[in-house]
Amino acid sequence: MAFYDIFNGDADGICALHQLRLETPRAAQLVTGAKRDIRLLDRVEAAAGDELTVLDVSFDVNRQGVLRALQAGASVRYFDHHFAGEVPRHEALEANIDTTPDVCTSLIVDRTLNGRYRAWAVVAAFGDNLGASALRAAAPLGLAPHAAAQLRELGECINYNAYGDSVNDLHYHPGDLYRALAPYSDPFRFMSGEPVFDVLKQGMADDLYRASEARTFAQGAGHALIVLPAEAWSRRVSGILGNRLAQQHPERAHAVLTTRPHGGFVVSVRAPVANPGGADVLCRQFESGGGRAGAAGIDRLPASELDRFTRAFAAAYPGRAG
Ligand SMILES: [Mn+2]
Repeated sequence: MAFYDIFNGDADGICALHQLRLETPRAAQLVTGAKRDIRLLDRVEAAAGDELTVLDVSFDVNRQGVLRALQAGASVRYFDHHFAGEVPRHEALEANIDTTPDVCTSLIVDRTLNGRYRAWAVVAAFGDNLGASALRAAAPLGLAPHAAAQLRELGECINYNAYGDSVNDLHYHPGDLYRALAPYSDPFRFMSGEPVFDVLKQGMADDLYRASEARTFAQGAGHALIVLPAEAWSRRVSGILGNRLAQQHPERAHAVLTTRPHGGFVVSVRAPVANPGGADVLCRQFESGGGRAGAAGIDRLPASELDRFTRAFAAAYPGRAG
């Protein structure tokens, strides 16, 4: 009989597992990856009697893997907040899925544990960019403002660590990052007791600095388009850069284009914070484009399509000056 702990490599996935294992310590095989590695059940060959804990990856994406494990006689405990589709009923499947927009997986786990490791759920909610939920969850802890700010920074740093094309781009393999914080029930002790937090904080600052020197073109009243080179730091920072720019220039739409190693770009578009909309419509004009109205992307934009994208982006967000 084997235990598997299967979790998204971002702050939400790591903190969800951390809470569960503080409550019920267990030596399990860790199955995780970069933030975009969500098809994690495919990596598990479960046998009868095995117990799988699955955290912060879409049930819809992993449905076949779950069914395979159940058919093999394993049991599955699932916590998540992403789109799930239809969840089957099975006596060996415990599904704790809540897709409410202001909830993350670590907050669902926190509910199950009656808030026993609340500070870690707060870290996760900040990491998942759910600031209001994080502060609400933090209220009973009575934290001083600077302490809440520290939990926010920790969440952002752990989340930042998960961005990359693969685990090779990351500062820490998420499994190692989890093992580093596993001994700590108190996130403040973790921050002062381990070098990890400072390494990530410095790494994020370095990456953002490099990005600030990257080429910006097609800048207008309503939009800015930034191209990052085909480097690991670009792939780590592209998501955070988009968020930062959106906060700094709420009236502007932003497109961050990360050059792919073999040509073309990964495109991430954020609509203006002050007037969110249209990002999905823009990106769907291109093959492999999709997303939501406020934030959308194109997985593979060929270099030959860069001009067309630049024109479509500028036309979609001309800004007030027109
Ligand atoms: Mn999450």
